[in-house]
Amino acid sequence: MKTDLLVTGAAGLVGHALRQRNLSDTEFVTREHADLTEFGSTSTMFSLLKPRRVIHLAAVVGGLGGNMIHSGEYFRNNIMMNLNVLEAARLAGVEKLISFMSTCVFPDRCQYPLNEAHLHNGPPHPSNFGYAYAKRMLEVQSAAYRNEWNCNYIVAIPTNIYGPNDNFSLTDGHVIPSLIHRCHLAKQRGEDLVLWGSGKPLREFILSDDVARLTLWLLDNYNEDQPIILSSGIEVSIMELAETLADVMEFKGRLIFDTTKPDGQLRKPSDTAKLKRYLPDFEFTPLRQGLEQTVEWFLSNYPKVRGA
Ligand code: GFB
Repeated sequence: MKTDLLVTGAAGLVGHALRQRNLSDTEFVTREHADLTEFGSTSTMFSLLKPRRVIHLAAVVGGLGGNMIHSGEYFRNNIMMNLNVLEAARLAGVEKLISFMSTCVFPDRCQYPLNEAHLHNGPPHPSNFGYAYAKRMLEVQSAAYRNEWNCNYIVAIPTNIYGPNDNFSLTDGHVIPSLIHRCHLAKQRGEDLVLWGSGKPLREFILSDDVARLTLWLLDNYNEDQPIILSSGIEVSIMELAETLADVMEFKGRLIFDTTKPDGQLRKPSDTAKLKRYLPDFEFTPLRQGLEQTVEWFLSNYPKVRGA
């Protein structure tokens, strides 16, 4: 082996958080290093770097808006990247690989709270079916490779991730980065802050740094063939989120809910029992504290942020 750890998708949210953790003998790769939708490019990278372990973060992701528009692109690119990375890792003799789904890939109609064993018990929410089915195949491919070739591939299922270096696009971003960006513009222009939907949907959020800490722990300690949900299990309404964010950004204008825009899934509460069994004392960053960190990063880097 030449490299201890390879991190794909290193230009993204969790990649940024991992870079802050002073990891030794680690290669952070982005689309500049290899086109993971091409097997030749992917396997060449693995041959050169010969990693012992892999954190596979690379994915084509987006919020509700992006998913509703780009279902074909999200399906195609994610399926191709995942197939190529897991296969190239197998051929390169990688000892351990962790990849990621998200709680939006669970069935839209299923018993709550969402449990890892329910993953395939029905279709995902129509708003992100392309992404969701592509991501579910990560769990299938990991299990199939473990079954036939004894690959130690594990899968984590974070809830909605947010944090510094997110995609702050007003159209394709997730709710927190989009609202930070839109709130900043509303403050500058003296306008109201317009949000999508009713404000009633509930979401759980996890700060990217918490995902990074959990990922490094899982890489060293988790070897089950079943995926594991990463969430505090604390739900907040989009209305409460917006009110907290407005307070953090000292926005004094009105919050307007544009109900012509979709709500997406009403809620997706996570069953956190498995994570608690492994890490009963893990401390998640409280939402307000995470929002303060993310807003500070945004204001320090704007407009040189993704999606500006
Ligand atoms: O973050 P978001 O796009 O992802 O939307 P999902 C969360 C909630 O925020 C929805 C509301 O109920 C939106 O209606 N919302 C309010 C907004 N204002 C905005 C806004 O300006 N932008 C956005 N984006 N939402 C995603 C999946 O679903 O979950 C992804 O589409 C991914 O594939 C992610 O897996 C974890 O939670 O609805």
